[in-house]
Amino acid sequence: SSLGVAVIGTGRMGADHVRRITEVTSGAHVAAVVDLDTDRAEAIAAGVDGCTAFADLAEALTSPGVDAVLVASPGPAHEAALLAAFAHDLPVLCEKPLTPDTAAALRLLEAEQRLGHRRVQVGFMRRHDREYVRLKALLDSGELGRPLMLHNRHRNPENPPGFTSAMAINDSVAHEMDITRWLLGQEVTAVTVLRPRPSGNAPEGLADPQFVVLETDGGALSDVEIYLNARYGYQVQAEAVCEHGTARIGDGHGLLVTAAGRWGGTVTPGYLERFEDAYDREVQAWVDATRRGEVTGPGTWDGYAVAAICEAAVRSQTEGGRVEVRLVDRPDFYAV
Ligand code: ISE
Repeated sequence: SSLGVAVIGTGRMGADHVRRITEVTSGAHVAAVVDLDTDRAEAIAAGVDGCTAFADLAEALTSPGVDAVLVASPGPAHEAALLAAFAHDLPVLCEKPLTPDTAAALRLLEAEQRLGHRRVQVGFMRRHDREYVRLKALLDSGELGRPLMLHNRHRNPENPPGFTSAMAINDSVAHEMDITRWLLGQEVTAVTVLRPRPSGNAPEGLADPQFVVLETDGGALSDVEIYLNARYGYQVQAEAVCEHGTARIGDGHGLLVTAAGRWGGTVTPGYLERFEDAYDREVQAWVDATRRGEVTGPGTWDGYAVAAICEAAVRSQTEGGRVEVRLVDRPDFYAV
């Protein structure tokens, strides 16, 4: 039978997931939406058959018909939402970041282990993007030899309101931290954050752009340009430099038009458009696995590892220099 999902948080991402579950994916329906902003929650619930709006998380999770939880509230609210889901032993799809800090991520690792089974898929949706999936398959095939370096570019048209220099790491570069670990199958061991003189497009006090260098335990380097106020659109690109060749994605060559003495294509306006298909595939994979009683994809361990890398990056950002990443031992519970 159809999976009844409670969506926590009805901001940009939560509202898009409600639309997705209702109109795009199959096997699930939105049974409840939760938001402190009750007007916003009620407006969304009104558009979905059988969906109830709640201001209170605990009340929503015990309401009849709720079988699973999709957490799309801001990062600092994730720990409480996940602990509440664990209290009712409900499966969770948790938007990134798992938590903005390592201490909270460690508490979640402990709490999930106490349940005795994994319950969390973390919303690192790039792992479901067709281009990234092809790049990983190519790297895994060994055809190009050992990956030596990854060059990543991550550009947003503008920073969301209230975004800080640390959030550029925790909310944006977090994706490249995960994708670097996943593409290479290696762990990140050290991070250095550098910054040029800020762009005139950036609000006063925001370090934008920033340049992040990740070192891995396999001896690879992964650099990330994060530019939040690029203005022209949303662009995410990655190039792998391997011993015998290079491979790159994200050029957006879906449609190239030549006319009137020029050639070119379009740039997606934002991440919801650029990663639309990845989000659809991610949510469908979560629904399908949940209905089979399984947990797949990036989990709490990956969320913790990324939180630890981000914490080191924010230290490098504020104190300068290279900062080592020290992870706790990976519990057998989270063995790959
Ligand atoms: C946002 O939260 C995301 O997850 C997007 O993928 C990222 O590109 C953006 O910079 C973040 O603010």
